[in-house]
Amino acid sequence: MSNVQRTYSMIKPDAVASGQIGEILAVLEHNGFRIVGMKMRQLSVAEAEGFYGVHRERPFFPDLIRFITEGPVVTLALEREDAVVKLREVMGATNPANAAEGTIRKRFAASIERNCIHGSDSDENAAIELAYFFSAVDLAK
Ligand code: 3AN
Repeated sequence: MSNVQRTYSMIKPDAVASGQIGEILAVLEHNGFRIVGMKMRQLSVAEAEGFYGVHRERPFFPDLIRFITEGPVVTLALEREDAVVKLREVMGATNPANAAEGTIRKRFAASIERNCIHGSDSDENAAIELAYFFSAVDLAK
């Protein structure tokens, strides 16, 4: 049975600043993701804290908020078969040092903190994160 679904992704400020938006979008499209929503925006601290709320108690939280607000990000709504799991595969491990060859983080990320791309980690979080950044009217049919 087909499981076409949508997930949330975000090209982080490190990759935007280093001119890698196009290459990362190309990898996503080559891997069968359809871009159904896309917007570049500068997150406020409040927006970033809301988005990363689950990490509030983690020691790296202040650095994470500083990083994700240091410059613009590209918010993405992506669609394909098994989108949540497939995006995590294409992204690679959180720490690029552990990411498999050919993954986006292996190719474009510098460190566990500056790791170039976000992808929702579950179906439930994909729905929450898509709704956080996109209205239904902004998304392609
Ligand atoms: P992922 O982005 O692979 O889902 P999460 O959800 O565990 O990873 O972490 C969210 C973000 O927090 C990561 N993308 C990374 O930027 C940052 N992060 C996670 N773990 C660490 C860590 N140990 N040190 C610094 N930053 C971290």
